[in-house]
Amino acid sequence: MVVWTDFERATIADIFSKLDYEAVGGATLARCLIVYPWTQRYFANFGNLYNAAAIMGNPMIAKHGTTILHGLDRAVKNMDNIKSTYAELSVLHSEKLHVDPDNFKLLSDCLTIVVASQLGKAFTGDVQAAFQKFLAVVVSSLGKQYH
Ligand code: HNI
Repeated sequence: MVVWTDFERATIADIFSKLDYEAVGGATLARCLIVYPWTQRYFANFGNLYNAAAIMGNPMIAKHGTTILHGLDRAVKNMDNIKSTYAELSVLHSEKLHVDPDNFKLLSDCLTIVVASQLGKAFTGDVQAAFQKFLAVVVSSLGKQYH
């Protein structure tokens, strides 16, 4: 059972309320595919991933990045039940999509970088700690149904 402080709850809610899901989701997924190119294998049917410019300009990547952010939104709204909230999504990524669960961590690190660059000075050490704790719970929950 994960315990959240009032500061952590307020910080996570505040960050997500400020994010433009489309811009941040697209930038996050694109960054992940560019800096960890082996993650591209899951998106073979997403059209042109030929180079960084193609990935950043790919509308399917932008759309799927938005989907992922909306997926994260479910955790924000269910901070006390993230594991059960993601039970089905974990099965989907494991049994149907066969996504290596290590990739959840890679994507979450890319999200941290994109969010840090958006928040600028507001992304203090305490805010970063709260954000990364939240993402660590997300990553562990998405990996929960793998066996
Ligand atoms: Ni992920 C589909 C959420 C990480 C590869 N993913 C989804 C969907 C959601 C989602 C929501 C849509 C499900 C549905 O159709 O019912 N994914 C998340 C979240 C994270 C995540 C919250 C982590 C933070 N997914 C990843 C990672 C990869 C990934 C790291 C691969 C590197 N996901 C996929 C693929 C699909 C997918 C592939 C199917 C895409 C499609 O439309 O074909």
